[in-house]
Amino acid sequence: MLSPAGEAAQRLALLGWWLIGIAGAVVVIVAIVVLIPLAWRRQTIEETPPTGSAEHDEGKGPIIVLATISLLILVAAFAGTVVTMRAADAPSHTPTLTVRIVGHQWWWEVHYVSSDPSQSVITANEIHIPVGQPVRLLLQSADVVHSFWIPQLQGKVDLIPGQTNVSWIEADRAGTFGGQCAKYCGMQHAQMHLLVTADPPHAFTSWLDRQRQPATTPTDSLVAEGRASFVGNTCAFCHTIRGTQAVGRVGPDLTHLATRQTIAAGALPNTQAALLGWIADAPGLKPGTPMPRMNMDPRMTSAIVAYLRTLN
Ligand code: HEC
Ligand SMILES: [Cu+2]
Repeated sequence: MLSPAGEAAQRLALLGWWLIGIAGAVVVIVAIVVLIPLAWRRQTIEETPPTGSAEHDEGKGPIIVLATISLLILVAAFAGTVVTMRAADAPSHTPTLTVRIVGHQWWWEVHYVSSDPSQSVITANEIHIPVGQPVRLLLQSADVVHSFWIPQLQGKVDLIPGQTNVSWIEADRAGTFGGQCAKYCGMQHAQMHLLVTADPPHAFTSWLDRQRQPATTPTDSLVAEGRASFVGNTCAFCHTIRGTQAVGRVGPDLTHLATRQTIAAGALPNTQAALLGWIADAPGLKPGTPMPRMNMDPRMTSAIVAYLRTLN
């Protein structure tokens, strides 16, 4: 949050620093105001025994001054917050790209919306955006309330069932920015990460073109066996691989799984070993996940993993 990489995050960080500065100054000033008279009083009490008269009026002047200063500080902080919220609310120029994000327990479904349905892309947990261009986000939930938060790019926005919240992000430099669900959404809330990768515009376009393609058809026999096992197994009820008969929508779209850095919303790296472990025992690695434990023979699992690793 303190190392912003976009316009909205910069404003939020600036506000954050101001609030920290004001709060810090208040702590120091209050400490001085409290401690100095205490020290001074102790001395005078020791010297002259208390008489108990005219004590009541003594404190009123300073109290009024302090109350006025406190009020001014609160009004200034409130005004700064309102101004920042309004400024961070909408980008300075209109976004051309819209991404729809659906929160699930415990992963993120990502749609690149296009007026031509054949050009639409569905992926999961890893969002690519072009550098220097604002991207409009439509935020929805398939189950409970989640919260979308990429600290380096934008403030938190909730994903609420039955409602579409609108936000936007923009990255002013290339790079990968981590995010995390920011509202407790059940057992695996902590394992609900996401990544936003800002690519130079031409790299973004080629990434999107790649994602639009259906999955490649295997030539290798082990891979072909893996594909047949995937499509013929329960996997196909929950996962889509475009270009095959697998059209399930319960879990992430796997059409270009091999282009992702992580699996299971950042819980594991996207490696052969992690895929083998995940497919054998997903609930063991992410307790509570709807993906069941599979009782497949190891050869079939290896063939499926070999296939999944070709999905780039
Ligand atoms: C009952 C539905 C269901 C079935 C059956 C199922 N999965 Fe899943 N799968 C899921 C869900 C839900 C997730 C998301 C888990 C998460 O990240 O929390 C997932 C995640 C995955 C992932 C990680 C994807 C990513 O991008 O993070 C892979 C790979 C995967 N499943 C492969 C398989 C394979 C192979 C099979 C068949 C052997 C299978 N799944 C069967 C529901 C299912
Ligand atoms: Cu959560």
